Amino acid sequence: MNSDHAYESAKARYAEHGIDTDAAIEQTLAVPISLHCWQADDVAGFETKPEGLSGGGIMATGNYPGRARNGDEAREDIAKAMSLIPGTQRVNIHASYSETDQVVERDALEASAFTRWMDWARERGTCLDFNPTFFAHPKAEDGYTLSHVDDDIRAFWIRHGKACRKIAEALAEAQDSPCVLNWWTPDGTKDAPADRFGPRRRLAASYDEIFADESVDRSQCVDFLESKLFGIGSEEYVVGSAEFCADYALSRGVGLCMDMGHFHPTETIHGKISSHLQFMEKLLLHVSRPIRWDSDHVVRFNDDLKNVFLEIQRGGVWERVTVALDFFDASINRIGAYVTGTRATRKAMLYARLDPTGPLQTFEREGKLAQRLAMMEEFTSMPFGPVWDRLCEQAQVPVGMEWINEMETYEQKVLSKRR
Ligand code: RNT
Ligand code: ZN
Repeated sequence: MNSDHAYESAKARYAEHGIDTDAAIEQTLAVPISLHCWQADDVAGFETKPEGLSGGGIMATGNYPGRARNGDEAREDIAKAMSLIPGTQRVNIHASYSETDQVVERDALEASAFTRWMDWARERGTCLDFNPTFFAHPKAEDGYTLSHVDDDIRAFWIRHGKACRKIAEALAEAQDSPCVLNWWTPDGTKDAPADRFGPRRRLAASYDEIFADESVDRSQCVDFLESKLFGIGSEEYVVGSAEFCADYALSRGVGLCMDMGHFHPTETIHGKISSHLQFMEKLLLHVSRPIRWDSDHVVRFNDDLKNVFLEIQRGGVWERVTVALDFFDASINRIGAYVTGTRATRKAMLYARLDPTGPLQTFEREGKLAQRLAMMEEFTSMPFGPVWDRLCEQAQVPVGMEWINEMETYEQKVLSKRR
């Protein structure tokens, strides 16, 4: 059967349940996914800085050849990956990806340090998102930044935060699209602290000081706080926990970011979306795949991922959720990591758009719970594959496994030369 036949027959099957596959494809392609630049270089960053700093709670494992060693290589790799991924994409950079001739301290960064990224994005018609970098820096070495007990260190990081909001605003203006600014601090400690209150009081005070800058347009620089449960070296106590970030975000009117790997090992995030969105306007997701801990494995089309987008679909909240990626695997071809993870995310969006939400919710209202269960189960074997293939075709990216060849060619021609 050729692909048109396969698609037409799949389309008819979905239509029996009132689902329009053509519309689902259009809607799915339009939702932006923000690609994290840090899969390209294993979260090393490109800023001009002394060598040998620790990662501060973040670490990519593996040493597969071909890591991007500078901005040009990263951009080339990301562009290659993007050409193999369907749908609207943005690129998410970190302050540590600045490119300057001389050392510019993080508290003195300006948008001009990101000119190369901005030019590249403009040429490609892509938009950028941004993150302050509170790790991989001498002033982050002892595990605390915005919640540090030392006033000078805390002030340094507050200045960094303020500088990043201005940069985000400048990016937004240049690209004529709001810039998402995600706040994640690694602050915490390996073993039981004697004072859990102090750091949290200081973290809240630091954020208050940063967000007090009224000159930054909040519709252009859109702030989100990312919570975490534990990290390397902060196993017992993380200052910016789930409760801290949610309460802060709600009380101050900023956004909340949930990373799929930042909760207890068997805890999933899909059930939290309908709670937070009762009270908050918007959420940012860091789509990731934890294995036993916050391992940031390449995202796959698994139940956790499907459930996140099914929640968004069933709640009708696509406009209120922003999607960014956060995974990094240094043990495999990094283009392959990007493409597999991002395609899986897009696939889960499509899968959710093809959900029989109306009939399921009707069964539920009528108390027909066996019918609800049966329909959910039957839908797992609907002909989803041909609809996904059609989406790729329509977006003019390779269908099925064709892209693997392109990855291999790129590896031979480009990545293998990086020794
Ligand atoms: C770390 C957070 C954070 C980072 C990036 C690099 O645990 O998930 O989002 O991965 O900011
Ligand atoms: Zn994250």
